[in-house]
Amino acid sequence: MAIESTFIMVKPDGVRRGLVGEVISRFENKGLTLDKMRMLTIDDDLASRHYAEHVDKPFYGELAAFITSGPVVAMQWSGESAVVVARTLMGTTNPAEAAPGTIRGDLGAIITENIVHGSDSPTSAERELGLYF
Ligand code: IDP
Ligand code: MG
Repeated sequence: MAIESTFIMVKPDGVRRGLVGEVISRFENKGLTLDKMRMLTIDDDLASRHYAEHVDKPFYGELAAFITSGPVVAMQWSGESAVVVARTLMGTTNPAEAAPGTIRGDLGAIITENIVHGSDSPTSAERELGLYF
C-alpha cells in the first residue's frame, strides 16, 4: 500500500466526443486527486516516445495517426494504489470486451479509439509524467 501518482490522458476521441468531464468525474468519484492537467496536441515525436513499447507493432501507424489527430487532456492523478485503481476504472484495452461500469466498457467500442490512456505500472507512470509535465 502506497500513495502513487499516475499519468492519465483523455485521448482525441474522448475530447472530440465531449467526454473530458465524464472521465474526470469518474476518477474524482473514485477518490483520486487531480494534481496536474494540460491540453495539448501530440506530435509524431512525442507519440513515438509515449508509445515507445509499441513503435514496432503492426498497429503503430494507426495508433500514431489517431493519437496525433486532435487535442488530448494530459493529467497527473494521485492516491492510494493510484496506478491499479485507475487501470481498473478504465477497463481492458479493447472496449468491445471491457466490463460494463468501466470507462472503456461504458463509452467505447473500437480498440484504437478507447477514450483514455493510463500508466500500466509506477515505473511507466514516472516515465510518462516526465514526458508531459
Ligand atoms: P493500454 O492502453 O490498455 O495500456 P496497450 O497494449 O498499451 O493498451 O496499447 C496502447 C494502445 O494501442 C491501446 O490503448 C489501443 O488504443 C492501441 N492498441 C493496442 N492494441 C491494438 C491492436 O491490436 N490494434 C489496434 N490498436 C491497438
Ligand atoms: Mg499501455
